Amino acid sequence: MKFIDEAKIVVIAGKGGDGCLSFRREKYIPHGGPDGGDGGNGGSIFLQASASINTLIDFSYKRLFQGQNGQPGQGKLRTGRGGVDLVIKVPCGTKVFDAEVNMLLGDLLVDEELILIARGGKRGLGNTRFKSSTNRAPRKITHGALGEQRELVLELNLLADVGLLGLPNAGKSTLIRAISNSKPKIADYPFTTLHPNLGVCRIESDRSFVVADVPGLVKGAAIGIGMGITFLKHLQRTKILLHVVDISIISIEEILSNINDILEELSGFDHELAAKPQWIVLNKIDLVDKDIIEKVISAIRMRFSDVKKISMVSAMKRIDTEKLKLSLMHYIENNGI
Ligand SMILES: Nc1nc2c(ncn2[C@@H]2O[C@H](COP(=O)(O)OP(=O)(O)OP(=O)(O)O)[C@@H](O)[C@H]2O)c(=O)[nH]1
Ligand SMILES: [Mg+2]
Repeated sequence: MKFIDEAKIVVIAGKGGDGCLSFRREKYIPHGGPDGGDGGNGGSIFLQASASINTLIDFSYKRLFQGQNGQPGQGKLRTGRGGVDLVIKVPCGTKVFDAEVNMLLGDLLVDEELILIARGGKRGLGNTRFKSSTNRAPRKITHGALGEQRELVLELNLLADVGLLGLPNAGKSTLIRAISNSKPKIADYPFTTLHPNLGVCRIESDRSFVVADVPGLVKGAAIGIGMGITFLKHLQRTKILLHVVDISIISIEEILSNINDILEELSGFDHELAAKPQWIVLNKIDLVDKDIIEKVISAIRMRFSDVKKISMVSAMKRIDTEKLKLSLMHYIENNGI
């Protein structure tokens, strides 16, 4: 399915129903008093987070959402029916902005969380309401008010505990396949992954965490090379970044410069993201000798002192992937200790 992480929509809540102008007309009661009922309130519009949706794609087809109008009041003191509220479902992790003033209205994180974004118009009052000792036959009513109208920008930032990061072909998707329930496409050409996807890594029935796989990042991504850089926002809410590095490439120098390119793109995008704890995962160890792995590790330690941990795996052969998964679970459960 196509992945869309930004959308602009217009919401118009329902109008309130008008109050009714009416007088009792019954046999044997020649001058019946006022009996016009109130209108119903207009339906409001809510946004609700839903764990079963993970893209804003639906909003590319439908952009206008209208709440139901309240019904007008009627004679015999009958109140008009209120407009039914409209609940629009969005993925967990959706931020909602008022487009006109660029103000954050809410950040829907938890499944079923609900926010009111456009209040329905207030009902109008029937003429019965205006009866008084001096005016027994009021001809006054009020009209229902218009519902609130807003233009909204929806922005999805996926919710994941662990973010995968790395050059194209490093083996990110192979790794998420090995450790989670996600089954993304894997291929030996760059930019196989075109949009972020999430996987749940389950250790036992009640212990799990979520990993986000994103497209490959390349030098110059910030100026639009490759898949660009905007997808990095989906890593902003993660607790830890796994920087997946292909260890099977020719020289140690090249490996170091590849790592450096990714770190530079990351800090060019957002300093906060670059400051997140990072583990390096040396992937494809099935293709290289043990002594090369050791040399690579010490070269990385010398050059990048900020790196918290270096793991070695073969995502394809599933060597030590289970161990990595357990370390990640432990890290998340203990808040990084
Ligand atoms: N030998 C070996 N090959 C691997 C390993 N992990 C991944 N590969 C291969 O490397 C290629 C790229 O793997 P992907 O998982 O698609 O890489 P990616 O990082 O998701 O790539 P993009 O989506 O393009 O960014 C595929 O041909 C995989 O089969 C590994 O541990 N050992
Ligand atoms: Mg991929």
